[in-house]
Amino acid sequence: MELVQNIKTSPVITRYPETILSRHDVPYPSALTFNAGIIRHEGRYIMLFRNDYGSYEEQRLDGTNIGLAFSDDGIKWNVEPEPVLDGKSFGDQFAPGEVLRLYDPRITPMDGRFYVSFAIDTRHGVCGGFAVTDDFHHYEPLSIVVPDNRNMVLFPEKINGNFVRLERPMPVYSRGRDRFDIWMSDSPDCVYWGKSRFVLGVEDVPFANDKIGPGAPPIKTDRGWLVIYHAVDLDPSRGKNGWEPAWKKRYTIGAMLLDLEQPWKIAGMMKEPLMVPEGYWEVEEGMRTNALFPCAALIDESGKLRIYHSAGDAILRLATADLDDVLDLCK
Ligand code: BMA
Repeated sequence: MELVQNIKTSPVITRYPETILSRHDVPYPSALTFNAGIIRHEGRYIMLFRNDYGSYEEQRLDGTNIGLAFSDDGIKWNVEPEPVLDGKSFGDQFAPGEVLRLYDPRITPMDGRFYVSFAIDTRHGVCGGFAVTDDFHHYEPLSIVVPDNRNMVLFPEKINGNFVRLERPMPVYSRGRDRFDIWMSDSPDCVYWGKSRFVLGVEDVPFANDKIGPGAPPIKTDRGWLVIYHAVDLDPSRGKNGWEPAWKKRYTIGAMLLDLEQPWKIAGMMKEPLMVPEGYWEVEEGMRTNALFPCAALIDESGKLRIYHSAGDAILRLATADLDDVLDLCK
């Protein structure tokens, strides 16, 4: 295995200095607030976040639910008084008790409704699934895939008449542990999915030697669909991190462009990472340090690209860039 060395955050990125969301902002039990889907809709920001509860100080997790928060500027958030989903059930594809938890939500507004994807741990494997909501309090489950597959993100409009998702299956039997790539499927109704295609392989990403996966729902630009994804590199010499005795992986953030009409075709990609864990909140603190995980990217009211990402699987942070600077790097 070739080690990934000497990578750093792209100079086009500016980190927002404050934490966007932490356990201290949540009015119910909370230890880790991370991996949040965020959209800007009709002048306000809406967030669904993963809330792992237990005790941060005692390094103990008791469960996971999904929280809801609103904001005028995407910086200062008001968290609703109760979580909106507890993840103990999801539709009728699994019998009661077989769904263990929902996590890592991503939001895509489309045709006046809000589609939300989740990773879903079940007694029979890890699945990805979709639900749709009109008010963020009531969710209609639409579909769950066969395991193991997750990191599903929905494009913000239908392409050639169909819903399109990026996804990350985990082909352990044929590819080996963690040789995981980005795929795509489409659907007439967000329930029945097919026409799956390979999109980007871990071998295609110079700063990954382990696995990759979709991060945020794609953003439409005149040069293609901008996809912010996560990329993982392994280094056996890495030792102790956050709560674990040893952790060999590093989660970085990459950017690529997909063709507008044939989105399974790569229209450009950064050969260098967009972001690499650096500084106290990304390297020193957290439950699992050295892990940046983006679940939301959007264009804000000033035209800037915002990437909301977790740090240390513990808190939510924000990075910004000029959209054109990122597109220029996607060669
Ligand atoms: C992935 C998922 C994410 C997590 C990330 C970094 O495999 O489990 O939920 O944020 O690892 O630990």
